[in-house]
Amino acid sequence: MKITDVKVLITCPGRNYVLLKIETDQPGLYGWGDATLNGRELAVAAALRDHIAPLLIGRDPGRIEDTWQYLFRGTYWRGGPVLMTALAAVDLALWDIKGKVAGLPVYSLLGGPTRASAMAYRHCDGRDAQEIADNIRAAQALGFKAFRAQVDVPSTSSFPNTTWVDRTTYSQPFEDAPYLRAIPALFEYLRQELGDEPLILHDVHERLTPIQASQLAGALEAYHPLFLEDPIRPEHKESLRLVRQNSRVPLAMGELFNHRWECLPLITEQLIDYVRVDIAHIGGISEARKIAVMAEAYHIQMAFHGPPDVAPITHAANVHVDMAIPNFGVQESSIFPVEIEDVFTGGPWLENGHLHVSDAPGLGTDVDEQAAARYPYHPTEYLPTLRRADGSVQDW
Ligand code: GCO
Ligand code: MG
Repeated sequence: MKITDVKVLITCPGRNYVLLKIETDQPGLYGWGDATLNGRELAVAAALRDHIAPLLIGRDPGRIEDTWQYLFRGTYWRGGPVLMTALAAVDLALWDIKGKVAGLPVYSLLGGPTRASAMAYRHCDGRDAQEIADNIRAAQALGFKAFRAQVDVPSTSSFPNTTWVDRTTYSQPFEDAPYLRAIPALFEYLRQELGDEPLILHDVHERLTPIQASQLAGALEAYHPLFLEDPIRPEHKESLRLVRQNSRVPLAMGELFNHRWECLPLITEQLIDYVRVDIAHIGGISEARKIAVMAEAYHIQMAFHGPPDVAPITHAANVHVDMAIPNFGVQESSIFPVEIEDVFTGGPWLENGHLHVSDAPGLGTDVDEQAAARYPYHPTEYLPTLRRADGSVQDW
């Protein structure tokens, strides 16, 4: 069997998505991959169109690992979010094809199910603690057991001018001192209101220094969060040692990592409890599976990144891997814009707070290309910038 065509499609059904279709010489046999890198969509599209697609034509789509090694090591330039998102898209499309050839869902190719579904957490963010508690109660009524709690910190919201709507220039304020007071207060309120049972996590989004992260983790210990996500920036990972020494709060990290070697010190030193890599940015299912195997040996669980800025194809891949690995922790779930349903079919679905995928061959997802064409790319869908009160840049 041979790859005959590789198409890149860019669409914006409420969010920008870059999709990859790999076609074969078998009539009607193709695979879909997700090449979306939020805010840098066209860079990945160009990498695929101009550099990677020509290398794939004529190759055997069944040789997933060889293609992965070829694109990662064999073409010399490797790593980084752009190339690893492109590689992930190829990897997902090839697993999709392999499943279709075998007549089996991808989780079956990965060793078969170890569980019936993947426990999901829901974003229950709010303007204040009361709104978050209400959102958690509403999610509990739907069957969710796990929740992410992010709160607006009012005293930091006065700077700068946020009336611009152009996301290339739009910024939001952040100050660490009020933030460090607000999060323990939020957890105290949530435990008082909701009791001990709900699994509640918080995403720091890389905004703290190691000693501040240590303080926050220590202050949250009494409220036993499910985990504290991305407490520090990803560049100097060894700084997590400090956070670890100072608290027993479970830690999670990984959405900004691009390959397994970035995860390695955190796994072998047991500096985190959940690996949060993004299947769409880490080179796909092949790489995610290897990371899961490494983590399993150290009793570390997987909690794959699942934001609405990656396409339902990646969300399906998340759940296929979750279903197969023994060290699954929890799966981030997202609420997508409604238009998404015009373009994508067969993605994972929620039932009683758990994500399910069908047993359709491959990843089970498909794309309506005509519908996708009705939603043109939106060029200024960038993440906002965070700035401190003195105007300086802060990690978003
Ligand atoms: C998460 C993430 C997202 C990211 C987004 C960036 O844990 O879901 O932190 O909210 O901010 O994916 O593009
Ligand atoms: Mg995050």
